[in-house]
This record gives sequence, C-alpha cells and structure tokens, in this order.
Amino acid sequence: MTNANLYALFQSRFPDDLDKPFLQQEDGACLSYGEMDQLSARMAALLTTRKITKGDRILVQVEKSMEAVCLYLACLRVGAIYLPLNTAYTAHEVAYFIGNASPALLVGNFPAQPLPSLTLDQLCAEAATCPPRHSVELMSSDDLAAILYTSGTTGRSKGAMLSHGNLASNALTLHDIWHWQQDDILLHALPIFHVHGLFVALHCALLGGSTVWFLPRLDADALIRLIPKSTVLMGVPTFYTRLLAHGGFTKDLCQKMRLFISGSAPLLAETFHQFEAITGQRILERYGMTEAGMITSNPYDGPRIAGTVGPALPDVEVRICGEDGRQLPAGEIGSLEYKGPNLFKGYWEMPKKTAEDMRPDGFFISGDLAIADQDGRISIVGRSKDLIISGGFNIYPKGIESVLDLLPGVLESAVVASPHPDLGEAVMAVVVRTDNSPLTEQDILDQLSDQLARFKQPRKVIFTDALPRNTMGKVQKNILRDQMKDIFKS
Ligand code: MCA
Ligand code: AMP
Repeated sequence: MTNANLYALFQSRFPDDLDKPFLQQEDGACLSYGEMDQLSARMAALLTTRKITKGDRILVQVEKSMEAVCLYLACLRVGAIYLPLNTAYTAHEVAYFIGNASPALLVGNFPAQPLPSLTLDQLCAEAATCPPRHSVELMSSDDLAAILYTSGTTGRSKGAMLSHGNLASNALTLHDIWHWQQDDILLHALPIFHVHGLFVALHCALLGGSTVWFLPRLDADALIRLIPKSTVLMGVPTFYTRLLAHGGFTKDLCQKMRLFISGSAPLLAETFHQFEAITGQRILERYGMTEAGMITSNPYDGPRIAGTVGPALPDVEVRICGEDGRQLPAGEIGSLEYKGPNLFKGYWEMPKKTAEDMRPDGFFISGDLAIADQDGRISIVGRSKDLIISGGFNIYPKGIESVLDLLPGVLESAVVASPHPDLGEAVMAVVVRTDNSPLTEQDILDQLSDQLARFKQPRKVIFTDALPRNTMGKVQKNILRDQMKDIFKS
C-alpha cells in the first residue's frame, strides 16, 4: 500500500534546498523547510512518547505561530486527528467540543480540565528534548487527518471529519488550477483554525515548496508593507475592503502580485470593481465549505466575473436542485449540491445528521442557494440555512438565540444579520422582554460575554413588543432583516 499520509505528499514536494524559508515573519524569525521537518519530527516523537496513536484526537486552541503549524504537521505524521479551535471560543464553548470529541490530549490553556493537557510552550520544551521521529505513519486515503467543527442549525456544532485523501485531493487541485509555482510567496494573515488559512493557504504553499509571509493576524499596514514582496494573497472579503480603505494602497505596490484570492463570504461586486480600478487586477473569488474545502473557483486564465464563484473544480461535481433533489435547468435558483474526492467522511459521531444532509446518490446538500449559467458558472444567491457570515466567521443564529432565551427577563429572541461595511454582515439581536423586565442592552451583553465568543456577540440589541410571525407561527426573519438593513450604513 502506498502511504496516503498527507505529510508524505508534502515531503515529496519539499524544495531541493531545505534551507529555503517555509514560514517567515517581519521581525526576521524564519523557519526553513528543513527546520519545519525537524521540529515536526520532534513533536511527533513527543506525541508518541505520550502514547498518542493513529486515530487519537488532539484538540488545539492556541494563537497562530510557526510552532502551531508544526504541531499540525506532527499530528499528520503520527496519524493523530488534528482538531483546531477558534481562539475566541470561551471555556463554556470549548467544554462542548471536549465532551463531543473525547480528545486524548489538549494543547492550549486548559487549567480546569481533567484530561491530559499541555500549553504549546510546554509541548515545544518537551519536544526539544526528544530525538526526532522521522517516520511517517502509514495511512490510507480514508483515514482521518482532521476534525473541524462547524456550527449546526440546531445550535450544536458538528465535527466535520476530513481524511488525508480529502485534503490531498483538494490541495493538489487548487495547486494546479491556481498555477502555483516554487517561487511564489504567499502572504498569510488568516487564522489557522479554519479551512481557509490552515488548508487552502498552507497546503498550496507546501505543495509548491513555496515561502509564506506569516502574519499573526490581519493588519492592513503590514499587508501594505509586504504586498511588494509577495506574489499571492488569500483573504476573506474584509481583507480587500480594509486594503481599499487604506490610503497607502496603490497599483505600484502590486507589481509582483500575480493572484489575489477571496472566499469564505460573498465578495461585493463593488469591492471587486474598486479593486480592479486601483490595481488593474481582478480578484479571483472561489467558494467552499468546511465539509469539503474548495468546491468552485473562478478561472485563473479566462474571465473572473464579479458576483460569481466560477465553475466546479475539475474533480468536483456540482448541481443545482429543487427541494426534491431533482436537477434544475441552468438559470433557475436552487439548492447547491456537490460530490467529489474532497467531500468529508461525515460528522463525528453524528451519523443521523450526516445522512440528513446527503442525497442517496452521494451528493451533499450545501445549504447554499445558487444559480448556474449555461457554462456551469455558479453564483451564490442566498442560503437556505439560517447563517450569518461576519468577517468570514460563520455564526448560526440559533446558537445565540438559545443562549439569549435562557437569560432572566427574556421572553424570546431572534438573531439576524445586518449589512456591515467592514464585516460584510453583523450580528443583531431582537429581543422581547418578559412583562416589566428592566433588562437593558448592556445587561444582555454582559451576560453573554462568558458564554459566547466575542465575534458571535450581537453588535446591537433591539427591544420589541413581539416578533413578526407568519400564520404557521414561524418568525419572519426577512421582515426583521429589512427593518435593520441600514443600521450600520456609513
Ligand atoms: C474579530 N471580531 C469580530 C470578528 N473578528 N467580530 C465579528 N466578526 C468577526 N469576524 C471582534 C473582536 O472580538 C473585537 O471585538 C473586534 O471585533 C475587533 O477585533 P480584531 O481582533 O481587531 O479584529 P480583526 O483582527 O480586525 O479581525 C477581523 C477579521 C478576522 C480580519 C475579519 O475576523 C479574520 O481574520 N477573519 C477570517 C475568518 C476566516 O478565516 N474564515 C474562514 C473560514 P472587541 O473590540 O469588542 O473586543 S473557512 C470557510 O469559511 C470556508 C471553508 C471557506 O470558503 O473558506
Ligand atoms: P464554513 O461553514 O465556515 O465552512 O463556511 C461555508 C459557507 O461559507 C458556505 O456554505 C457559504 O455559505 C459561505 N461561503 C464560502 N465562500 C463563499 C463565497 N465565495 N461566496 C459566498 N458564500 C461563501
């Protein structure tokens, strides 16, 4: 059996010169390909000493760092399942993931947890004393590499199980269609706990044996400094609106840049056109999901059209269907469904939920509403799932409403998005108080602060006497959205 371990694939693509920088920072810190291989081998040795074996889950909640990338690679090397969490999650939220995934090891700051845990600093210090474990565990392409939690419409997150084969197929396809080259320099300012920053961005660079400018977070000044020394940028739409809002962003800076990629949330046509007017370059928008990585992409060569996400990737099948699952003709709006080697292995320990989202012929129901033109070019026009995307983070209103509804003084609530100039969409809560309750907006925000990650907390709370409902009793969120649509208009 050939080894389908994703790390073995990366190793086979390492540059000839192992001193070539893999990750580099503005402060001069640098990790070469050889050093990354060595550090991940030491971390792999440490995991083995700690009796971590194939299939064990390693839950990781740490700030973005070169060491954190090596820990991910070490997990691949030993066949452990990497489970990264947003650093903004509260202890309350993290407790759910720990309970659901039963990890063998926690890496991060977990003082109150009875399970074995290490901070990343402790892990690095212990790994430094271990002789490197250079072997790479033999894996089949269906063996799991990672579990990424994605919020559920029921408010409970589901762990999307991604195999070595899922990740490898998607990375190879993107590397190919985006014409990745060894001398590419990727500008990386995304978080590394989601598909976009961890898989799409880093895997393309790893397959190219390329160098990465590794920024701790989005900082428009740093992007302006580094764009002249880079060739590719991947970001959520907020990256591009912030660049455009920065007085120092000019065409001259972008002479070396060959590709600006956007995804995770809709890129406004206005942003696309403003960007082209300044730089002469057309942002390449692509569309994806945690459950599969990337699904469609605008072409590298050929027209990139604002408001569209391009055709299906070469090895992915996409169709637009009616509610009954029957394919609709081009030009009709329906549910976007897809299948391919990138499609996940299901939700961790939730076979019923997995089955609910699958068609009998293996297509996955994305929850996005889309339209295809005659050439198969897709536009995402809405969502059938009740989801808010704020700055590229997905937020399920139900998860916020269920916390709000339990607060004393709250009778019921509805959470909707308002268009926001920086974040795309911002969370708004509409609350009906119980009789005579003196509850204020601040009281509510204070009580949410240790229960919900900051990015999920409402930017505004509006009180009303009753929520609008249809004859079936369902809250008419479209009416609320319409009432709130100008709240953040600048
Ligand atoms: C930070 N805050 C946010 C967000 N980020 N609030 C709402 N939505 C957000 N996305 C809050 C902070 O808690 C803080 O609150 C205040 O906003 C400012 O925080 P700051 O750290 O300064 O924000 P930032 O560094 O400017 O971050 C904004 C950001 C960041 C650059 C948009 O959120 C980001 O990097 N987003 C990318 C997310 C991503 O990678 N998504 C890919 C998912 P306060 O001031 O009150 O404390 S993968 C995916 O969707 C699929 C697979 C795909 O297709 O890619
Ligand atoms: P996640 O659940 O974090 O994996 O986010 C996946 C969701 O992000 C998709 O189902 C879409 O709703 C949304 N998304 C990703 N890329 C795009 C895009 N280019 N345009 C519109 N929506 C997008």
